[in-house]
Amino acid sequence: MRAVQYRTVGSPPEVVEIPTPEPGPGQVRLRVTAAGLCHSDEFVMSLPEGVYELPLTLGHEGVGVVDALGPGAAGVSVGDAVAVYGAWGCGVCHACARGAENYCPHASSLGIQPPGLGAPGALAEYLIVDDVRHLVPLGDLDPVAAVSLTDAGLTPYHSIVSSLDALPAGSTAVVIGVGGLGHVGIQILRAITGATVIALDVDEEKQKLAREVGAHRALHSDESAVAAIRDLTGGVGAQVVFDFVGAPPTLEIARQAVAAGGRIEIVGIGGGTLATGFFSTPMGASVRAPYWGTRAELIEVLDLARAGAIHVETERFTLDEAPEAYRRLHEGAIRGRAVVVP
Ligand code: NAD
Ligand code: 9ON
Ligand code: ZN
Ligand code: ZN
Repeated sequence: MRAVQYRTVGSPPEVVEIPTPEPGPGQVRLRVTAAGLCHSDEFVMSLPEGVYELPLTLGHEGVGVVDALGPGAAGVSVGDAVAVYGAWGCGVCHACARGAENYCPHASSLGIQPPGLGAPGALAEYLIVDDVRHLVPLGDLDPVAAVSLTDAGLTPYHSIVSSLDALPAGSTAVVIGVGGLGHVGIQILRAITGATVIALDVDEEKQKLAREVGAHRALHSDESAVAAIRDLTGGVGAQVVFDFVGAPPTLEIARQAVAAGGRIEIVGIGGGTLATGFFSTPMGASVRAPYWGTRAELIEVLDLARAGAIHVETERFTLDEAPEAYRRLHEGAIRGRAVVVP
């Protein structure tokens, strides 16, 4: 089969021919119908030698059709359309029992890694899923439209749901970074909270996208944004700042724009850290760095899309075009999410 692999540190990903994998005991093989490209793939490809075993088939957003069941695998049938829950955990601990496999404390020591982030990923013709519990029925959702809900939808949803009590009518939410995650985050905020949404990006096209998907205001992301947010909130600041960039300048905006008692959600992994303390962040403010989302939340995100409340703006590529799609993602030239259709 053909797959998109990161093979050499410092080099772009390559389209290669590799053996089609056979599903082992309890495993399921999917014929991939769509796979999404995430900015985290860039992060993975920026890491020094040894962090990830190479070659690595990329892609941690995947949907497909069940193609073969390994010995003992049951609960899905060949031909079922499914989405992959990628934050794989051990399946037996307290966090996993709650469906919060994204916070499984044992995954790392057990060597369990998500597809595309250690295990072979979805940017291939076929994908092995380790357990049926990591599959969610896709139903009649279109694969290309739905695939990025598994990360670009699920990750902001998890962050927003965790902050729901801070976002009643009259509150303000700031979204920094209107890329794959941010543009879905804006729609989720509009769909399930009463907050006024102020979006920030350095790119005017992304500010335009923010307005199109429901942001009440979209501003340039620089020092002037803090004064604008204070102005728009009568001096109070934002009840929650969702930072989908996580770089030093955006964390500084978050620190200065958050209200007393407010929250900063650092979702982006842009290399920044935020000092939290009595004279650093506003009184009572809390800072959190959430990771991906729970299995139940993935079902909820797919339901939101099914109800027409959220959608992903996509740019479609073939497997052969995936390296070019990554180049465009690197340049910030993708509107919404790049989706590969093998
Ligand atoms: P993306 O490339 O699609 O979008 C990034 C956006 O940020 C772009 O619109 C870009 O113009 C904008 N941007 C860049 N610098 C900015 C700045 N200084 N101020 C405001 N906007 C700025 O990225 P994505 O796939 O949406 O991912 C966003 C971040 O979230 C990445 O760091 C990614 O690695 C991370 N991520 C984290 C999790 C998690 O579980 N915590 C999950 C998925 C992705
Ligand atoms: O889903 C993502 O994009 C994040 C959570 C991946 C982070 C990583 O590098 O493991
Ligand atoms: Zn991701
Ligand atoms: Zn676990």
